[in-house]
Amino acid sequence: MPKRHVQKGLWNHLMHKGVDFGLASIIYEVAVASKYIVHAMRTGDLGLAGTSNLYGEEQLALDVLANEIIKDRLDHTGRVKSFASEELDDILIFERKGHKDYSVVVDPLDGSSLVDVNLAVGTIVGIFKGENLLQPGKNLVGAMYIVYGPRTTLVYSAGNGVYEFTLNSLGEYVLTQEEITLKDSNKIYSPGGLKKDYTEKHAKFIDFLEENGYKLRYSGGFVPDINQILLKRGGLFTYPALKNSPNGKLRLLFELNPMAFIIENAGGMASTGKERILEINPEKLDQRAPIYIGSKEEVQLAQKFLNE
Ligand code: AFP
Repeated sequence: MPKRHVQKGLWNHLMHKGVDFGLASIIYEVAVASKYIVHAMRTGDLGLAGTSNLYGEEQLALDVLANEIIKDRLDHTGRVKSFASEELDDILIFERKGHKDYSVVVDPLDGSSLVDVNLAVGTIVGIFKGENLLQPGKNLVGAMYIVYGPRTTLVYSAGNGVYEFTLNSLGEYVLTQEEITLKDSNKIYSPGGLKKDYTEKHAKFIDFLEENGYKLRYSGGFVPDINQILLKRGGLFTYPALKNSPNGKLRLLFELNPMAFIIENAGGMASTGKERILEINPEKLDQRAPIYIGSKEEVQLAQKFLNE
């Protein structure tokens, strides 16, 4: 009798890998929440919600909805004490009784402005032990993201490798790639920001990449752009310091730290160009930072250009 290939589900994988039960519960609940977000994206109202988030941008209804879905499910795990979201102005403390050993930072729907042009978007999650979530990303105990694209996929790391799961037609996340590891170099790059706003040193770095045959791959969505670099096993994403915004655009807590945790666990690097992203001591929730993230050689090359 040929051995039936049993695809490994997310929960069985997390238990098999010895991921702490509380941390596994959080990862699993975000996975469940993502199914409702997929449903809302395919059927929901894409109009403006009329409220604005931390950054004063108009919120699409989907942003608000995605935040509510994830917040409620994490609260119900009884495992989360502090919750911070790109869509909320302040940290939320969950009052529910439970073993609330963790804190979570979330970008519920990053790239939401891309939904109405049917481009891939994503959810980004970082998980800390304890109730303090204003701490350097090196203290993360887990991070994950969901890509809402042609396929819905989930990538996570709990410090012991990087794994991809794919949502199947039965609504299960099944393991599709394991121990994902970046090559030291790969010739694709994602250049955020406008050329006219580049600093001289960054402009020289981008020119070097172009002159040396690096293929430009940029969707405008941080999650699919990082996911491409991870699954192509290397390359570089950058959203740099710009002339009129020295801290770039992307948010340290909600976007950069979780992705830096995942990319470093896949053997890559993540730097502001001057320092390791995961070392930054955040002073405020909406702190931004420049970023160069991906294969070691490309990140180190960026650091060389920026510190000449
Ligand atoms: P939105 O969430 O406002 O769509 O921004 C997406 C994002 O934060 C990140 O996902 C992209 O990498 C980056 O902005 C794209 O920024 P530009 O539109 O300036 O290229």
